[in-house]
Amino acid sequence: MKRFPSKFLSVLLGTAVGATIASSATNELSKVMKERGLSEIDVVRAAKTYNPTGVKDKYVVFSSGGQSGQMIVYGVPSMRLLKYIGVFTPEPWQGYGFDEESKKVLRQGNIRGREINWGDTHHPALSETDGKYDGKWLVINDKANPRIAVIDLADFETKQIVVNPVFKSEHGGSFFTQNSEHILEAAQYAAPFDNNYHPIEEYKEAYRGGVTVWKFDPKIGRIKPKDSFTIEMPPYMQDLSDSGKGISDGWGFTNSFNTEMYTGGIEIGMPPNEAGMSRNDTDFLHVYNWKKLYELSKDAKNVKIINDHKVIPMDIAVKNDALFLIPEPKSPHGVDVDPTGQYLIVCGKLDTHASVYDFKKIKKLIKNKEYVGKDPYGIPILDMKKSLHGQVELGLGPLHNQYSPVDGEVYTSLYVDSQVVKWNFKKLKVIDKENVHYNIGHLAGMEGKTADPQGDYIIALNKLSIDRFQNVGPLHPQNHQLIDISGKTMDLLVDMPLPLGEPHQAVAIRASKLHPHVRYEMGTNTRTGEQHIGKTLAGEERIERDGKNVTVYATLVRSHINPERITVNKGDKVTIYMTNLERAQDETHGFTIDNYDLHSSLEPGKTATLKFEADIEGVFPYYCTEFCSALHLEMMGYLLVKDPNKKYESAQKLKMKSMTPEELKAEYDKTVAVNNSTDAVIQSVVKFLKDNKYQEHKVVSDLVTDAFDQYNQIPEQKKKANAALKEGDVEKAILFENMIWQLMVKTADVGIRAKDALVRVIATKQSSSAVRGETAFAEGGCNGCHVIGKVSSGPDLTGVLMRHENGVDWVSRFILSPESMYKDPYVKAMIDYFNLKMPNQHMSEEEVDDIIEYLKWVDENANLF
Ligand code: K7E
Ligand code: CUA
Repeated sequence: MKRFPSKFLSVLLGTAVGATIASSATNELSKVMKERGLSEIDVVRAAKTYNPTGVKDKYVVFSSGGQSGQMIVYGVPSMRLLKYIGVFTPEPWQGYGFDEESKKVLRQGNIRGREINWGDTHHPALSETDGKYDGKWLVINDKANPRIAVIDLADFETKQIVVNPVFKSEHGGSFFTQNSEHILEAAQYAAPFDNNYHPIEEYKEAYRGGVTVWKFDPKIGRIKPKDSFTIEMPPYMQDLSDSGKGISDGWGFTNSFNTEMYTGGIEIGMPPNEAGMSRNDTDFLHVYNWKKLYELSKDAKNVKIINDHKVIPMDIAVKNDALFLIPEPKSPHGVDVDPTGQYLIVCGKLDTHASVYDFKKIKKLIKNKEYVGKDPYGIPILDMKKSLHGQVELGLGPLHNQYSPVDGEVYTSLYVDSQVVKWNFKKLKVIDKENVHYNIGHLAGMEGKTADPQGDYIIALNKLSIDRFQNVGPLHPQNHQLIDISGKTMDLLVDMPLPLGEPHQAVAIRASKLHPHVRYEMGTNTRTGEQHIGKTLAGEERIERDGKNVTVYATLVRSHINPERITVNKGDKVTIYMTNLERAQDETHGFTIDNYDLHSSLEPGKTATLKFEADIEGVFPYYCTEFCSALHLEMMGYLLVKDPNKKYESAQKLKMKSMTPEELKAEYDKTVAVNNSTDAVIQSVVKFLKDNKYQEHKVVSDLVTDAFDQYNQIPEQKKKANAALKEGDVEKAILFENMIWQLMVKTADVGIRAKDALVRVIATKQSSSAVRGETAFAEGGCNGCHVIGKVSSGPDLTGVLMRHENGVDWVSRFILSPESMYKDPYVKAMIDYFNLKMPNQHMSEEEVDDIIEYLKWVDENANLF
């Protein structure tokens, strides 16, 4: 046997692993490394991100979906995509924007009566309790059409969209306050608060910036617009923001650019915006006491009402010592409050420094009313030097910061240098730099901007992906790069292309903090969380007509839609309420009617509504769009739309030869016999489950519950079958017996899954060699003839090692060279009996060793097969 030349593999494989196993895996590994051109460090990095099948990630990332107006969910460290969530954009898989309930949410995002079907999502935020993520709610902003959406992490569905009533664009959102009482949203491009025309020459007088302080109810997860207000600010372009925590709780911080208040005009010969807006050396950091302003906003004399929304004018905020400005290096980008709330780091795109402000110093200046002046709008300006803890030269284009669990440590993205820099903001010292691919924007740390950062990893969210991935045309995917920060220095592990818009920012949370449910209470309107008025239980299905309005109360369950025919008149207004009666996990049914631009996704327990006018005559199949069962294709029906003003000639009935009574009886008997033998199989599985105390294992008992949900429907069908038989309608009796068989198949399907799951929990743990052996057994095709626990086209291999003297030896020899043993009397007898010869599958010695280990494991657990 070959030996792998390096020591690192034995480290990789662990010292406890036996030498044979190690060396056979080593051989395989060195072969793969050679074939794929991987270095040792590549393999280590792969091992740090690889999740074997069934293993889940430690962190879950919620990334903005950029211009897709959606959210992207993926796992860390595997970087496996888990879900897209429809937010500002219709998303057909989830029925989002196609059924009435979700349309209602999507349409909350209409602006001035206009439907908007996309969003430029930038900054997601997770709800917090005491400055730490609580895993309940997720919000995200839309820069283009100033809006914020709320997603419920109990089911990952969008529940609310609020439009900013006074801004015309925004960027500095969304930021939760430390107990999720409020969400901060700062404007971007200054514009008049009202909806009227104001000439650009009146920019300084009529255009405004600001920060909206949305009231949020963390119990129900909804923004309360009536209890929210906007702080009027000068027409500086407000930018990224952050809310204070710890000692700065109650305060908000917002960057700005264009304090020059330049308005461009290339077309009239003026220098462009980019020149005029970055003329001054400094811009202003806005510091405001949102908590105090919230209290003030409750008194009508402190607010102006614009577009039905409360606005606190600048002079009121100033008079109440609640709004201040501090100079900051020009054209800043991120402002990020540290885990304690004392320090805020501001990065300037055009400055090589990061500026660390000390909130304690800021507060002192405010307390002593120590101002260096006022801006043109009368807002007091604090001294920059006296507010600063210090500045550090980091590199070109610092943008955003993420904190580490180590006191004083922070990671900052360098846009121009394409680097991540690790530094200490207390000691003002650079520690380490890591090259990333082109033009990093945000960074996502693991809970990296909470009061409890986890370290472990950060993700570089890069703007470009030139030459990183297979070329898919001029529009390239984005590139998220995972960096290991658990060591002394950073180590870039892996790239992941993101094919859905430019995600500016992403947030990551420990997976253990998320507890989404797997089913809804029966008949839930999932967008409101309430019982749906169209909730329909089995047996309640019906079609009601009231003039031109037709209401269908429908149910879906494997594998039928009830009703299966809906006949209406052209011009009728149709409402279909659909309830998915399933209780089983992951048994979603989709529903669509051909040609009607409708679709809904019905997860177990959900009720949703489709509404349409049957405006064209014809026959329209409807069907389930999720491959939900073996009879999924049969899960269909017809919408028949007839014109009431037309006469239809009935087609000649085709004369079909019918079955004789004897033939019918024979078919009935056969069907019943099949059902009886299927039931015997089910009973044997049930006995196995009971004997092995399935109730003690939650995963298994959940599956058994699902199975009985199916099985318990059988007596009802049996009654119908017997009644039909009694009336002499054998045809119908056969169909009901067939239905019983369908229910049995579904029961057996889940029942066997339960049995497998139970075997997996109670069987002894497989050694890694046995695991490989099972794979070799399957891949070598052995299971084509040998079924464990059963005699099939070859002997059952349970106990095979004990059937022969020196069994291990005997079996090894037989696998390696079966031909040499065809004459052995035992083998000869077997060949005669099965009429088959054991073929030579050309297994390696290692594979045979592994298979032997697997067979030993089979013997240890023989009682389970
Ligand atoms: Cu957070 Cu792109 Cu909106 Cu910086 S922004 S990258
Ligand atoms: Cu239900 Cu396919």
